[in-house]
Amino acid sequence: MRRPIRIAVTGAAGAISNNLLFKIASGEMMGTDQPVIMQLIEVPGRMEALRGIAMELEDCAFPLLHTITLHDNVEEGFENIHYALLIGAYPRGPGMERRDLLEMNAEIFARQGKALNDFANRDVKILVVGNPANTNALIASRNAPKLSPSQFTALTRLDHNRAKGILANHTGANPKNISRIVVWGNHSTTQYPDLHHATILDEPAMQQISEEWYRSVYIPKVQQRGGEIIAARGQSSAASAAQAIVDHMHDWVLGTSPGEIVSMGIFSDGSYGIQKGIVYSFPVRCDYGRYQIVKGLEINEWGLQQMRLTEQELLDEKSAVNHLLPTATAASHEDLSICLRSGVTLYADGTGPQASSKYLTTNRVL
Ligand code: NAX
Repeated sequence: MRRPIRIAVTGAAGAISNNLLFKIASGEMMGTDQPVIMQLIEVPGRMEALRGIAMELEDCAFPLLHTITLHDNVEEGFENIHYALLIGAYPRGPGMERRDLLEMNAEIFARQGKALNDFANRDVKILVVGNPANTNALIASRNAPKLSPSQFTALTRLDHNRAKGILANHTGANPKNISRIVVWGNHSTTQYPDLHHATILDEPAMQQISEEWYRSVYIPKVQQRGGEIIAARGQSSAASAAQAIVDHMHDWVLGTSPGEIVSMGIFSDGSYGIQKGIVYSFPVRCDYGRYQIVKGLEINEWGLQQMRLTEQELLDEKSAVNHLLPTATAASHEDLSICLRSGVTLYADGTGPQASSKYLTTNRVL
């Protein structure tokens, strides 16, 4: 048996977690030989509900579930963790402007960034799910000067999976035979689901659908799927979000399948002309617990416009919270350089777990 790993989950009594925690405990996320310690975090008023979920987890008698601990604050809940799933967030209320939502969540994610910095394991891998996910990831990372920005990611895998599922349904293909979909940009209605590199049974997807359907039906459907689900069931996606979290973390930690591309919200290193300093969904491949951006995909003029549109929204979100971002961490988040040897993004100021040795100038895969 391997040594157990510590996974913290915020918003652990919420709807997504209710679907997610049982998948984690069963080994679906980190592998069926990997015991887990779950450090579950909620706001004080939800601790009793969380205790109920902990009892249910215990009652499943999962062989891989080593320990469950319950916390009403992140400083305690993040202690020594290897993975953080930041799901809890302030929900958008009636009449609330997007700017208000950004500000309310900025406080939560600034505190969580500081707590990760001070209490988590130095190599912690972080996935931000709570909305607005990309900008919350930016805020958390900017508040964690001891961690590398590359340790912070945002969930756009749900958009990626939706893009695949909807294409599979339209073409009659099995989703397992669809590859290389890319979702660019923000986890919002400006995201750009790109099928120009996608294949169905190794043939170009764009040759199997009409351009008209792609632009006027498919793209808006993927972009607005979250809203459509809320309208239909009166609640936002929960089970599919949990599955996407499992897929994101599984691929990041255990690797993408050969030749496959997945979408992850990560700090831009300037690839594809996207401004540095924002968390943007890029096509990535993962290996050895690292991700790298897939370079060199050909983008047509129209596609570039879509990518710019969603980039602009992220830049606007960033300016709305700019006054809350510590200036001390601005440079490390914008001055990025690429290590060619492993293709992993390294940060020029030397942050990142592997970059501290003066003898090690490249980010060697051990
Ligand atoms: P719920 O409202 O069911 O659950 C959220 C839970 O978080 C609540 O139990 C609440 O008490 C807790 N919470 C709030 N602030 C907290 C804090 N500071 N520390 C710890 N716990 C806290 O929401 P749920 O449906 O689970 O969705 C959670 C978040 O995911 C929302 O922000 C939602 O918008 C976002 N989503 C993001 C998606 C993505 O793809 N990035 C897709 C699904 C989802 O919409």
